[in-house]
Amino acid sequence: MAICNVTPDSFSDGGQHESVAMALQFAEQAQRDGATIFDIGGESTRPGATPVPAELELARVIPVIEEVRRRCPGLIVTIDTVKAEVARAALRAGAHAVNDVSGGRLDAAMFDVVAEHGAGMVVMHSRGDVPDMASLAHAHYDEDVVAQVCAELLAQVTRARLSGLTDDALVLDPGIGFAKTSAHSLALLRELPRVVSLGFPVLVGASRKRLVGELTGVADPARRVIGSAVVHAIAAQRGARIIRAHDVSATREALAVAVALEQR
Ligand code: HH2
Repeated sequence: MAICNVTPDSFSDGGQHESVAMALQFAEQAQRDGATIFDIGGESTRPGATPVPAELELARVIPVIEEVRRRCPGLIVTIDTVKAEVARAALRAGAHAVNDVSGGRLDAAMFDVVAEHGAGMVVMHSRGDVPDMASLAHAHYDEDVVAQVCAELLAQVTRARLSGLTDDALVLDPGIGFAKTSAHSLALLRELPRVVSLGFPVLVGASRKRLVGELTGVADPARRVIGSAVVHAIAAQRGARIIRAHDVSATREALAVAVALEQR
């Protein structure tokens, strides 16, 4: 899953895909480099980022969704949003699925909108609201962070089912770096098979994140390519089915090796 933030303020690719032409060029390159899913977002969750009104988010993402669907028909398009209104318009514009970093917590209508469209949904674990969900404000767990994250994900699965979503429409994501210290994120990556054992495809997104910076000592997010690729390769070995990444070609290389080594 290639990441396309149509935002001026995302922590590592802010401003790089602001025009439709730039986003499209990135989509075409991502497809050539081996991405099968293209995740388009119009609101950053960087700690302290300014929340974006729905109208602005829509103005950023809808033209990109329409153009990517027109010009890259082979890509599965996901809309990265916590707002049901944005999800609805994006699905109407041709997006196939919703990637909600609040896992359906922040907008009561989200699961209904996804169900009405017969779409898929990534249910990511986080806590708090957009400005603080990627901070440590809510990073308080008892000794078993994996059990708590799994329980909170399953609570959202229950809500999804109540809205009529079937399990085959859902992907779960432990939310690396969201309301988690690096120790919490590491525990989830080490014990990823426990998340996988919930029975849903699992997505992992560690691309260029603080965790990778802390482990490698690389301060510039855009230069955290090798550390991110290693985390993702190991996550794939431990059962992740979708990897969300900024650097598609490096990620593909890492995954090709990791998957080959797993095959018997
Ligand atoms: N991480 C980010 C955004 N969306 N979606 C899923 N499913 N999983 C993730 O780990 C995830 C996500 C944050 O990264 P990024 O989009 O690069 O930054 P920003 O929020 O600043 O736009």
